[in-house]
Amino acid sequence: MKLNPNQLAAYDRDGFLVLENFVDACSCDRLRARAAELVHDFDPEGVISIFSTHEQTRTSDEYFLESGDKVRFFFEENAFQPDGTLRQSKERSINKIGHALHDLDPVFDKFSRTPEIAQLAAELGIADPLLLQSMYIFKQPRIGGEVTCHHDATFLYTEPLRLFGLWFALEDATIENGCLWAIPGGHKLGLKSRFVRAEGGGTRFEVIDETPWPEDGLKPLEVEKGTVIVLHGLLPHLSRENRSPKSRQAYTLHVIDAATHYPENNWLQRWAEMPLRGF
Ligand SMILES: O=C(O)CCC(=O)C(=O)O
Repeated sequence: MKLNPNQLAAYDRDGFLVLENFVDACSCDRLRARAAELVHDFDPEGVISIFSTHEQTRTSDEYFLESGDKVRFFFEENAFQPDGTLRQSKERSINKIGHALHDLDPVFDKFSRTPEIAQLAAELGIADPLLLQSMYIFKQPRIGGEVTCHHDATFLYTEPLRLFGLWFALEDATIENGCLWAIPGGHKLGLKSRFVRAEGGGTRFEVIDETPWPEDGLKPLEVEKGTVIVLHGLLPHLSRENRSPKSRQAYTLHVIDAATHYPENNWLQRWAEMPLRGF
């Protein structure tokens, strides 16, 4: 699928692009089934203890910071009862899986490395693409947590900045079940902050521009299953809580250019044994 000049102009102007029917329903269902299998095989006990020990901050920081080349499971904030046990089944408690599904799981690998996505990267000016990060986001019914306004370059910074995200709707995404919202043109406001590894351990935000996001410009991006939303690395976006009875599952993939510098203090890192790969 080739982007037409109007689509390229819209991406430059708005900082995002909505491509309907980019993925067929079968591929969406296959990915959902695989995610369900991964959750089924996941033993939550070890991870729950990470989030409930006295050393909670340190251990949960490690679990998160080491996830760049792993398949790890993160819970919804409202998943737990005060005694630390889950309020509902583990299947209904996971917020997301990250951050190297595309390299470690064959089904995710196949979904993420298609000629259509490779062509999209080329058309968006990424000459030597590397697949940096993947996340499977559940946005669970009733307890699906809010994702506050941010741009992805805060978390996945490169010099110069050459980054885009792909947000695949694996189910219809509506205002009711917590669709994405974005500020059209907001990618022109520049980088606000970087999320980096702190010198003494853990993470911190390095603030570059304290001006608040112009959130009154937010527009909902309600899309059907099979749609991909292409997000410029600097585009401000968010998603609200899901209080509805429906989930809103999505898969995200982030692509950078090998020709850029990827700083060593970016929070997301990999061991040398598992270098980033392209398509
Ligand atoms: O899917 C969502 O709810 C938000 C995802 C998002 O903002 C991101 O991946 O950067």
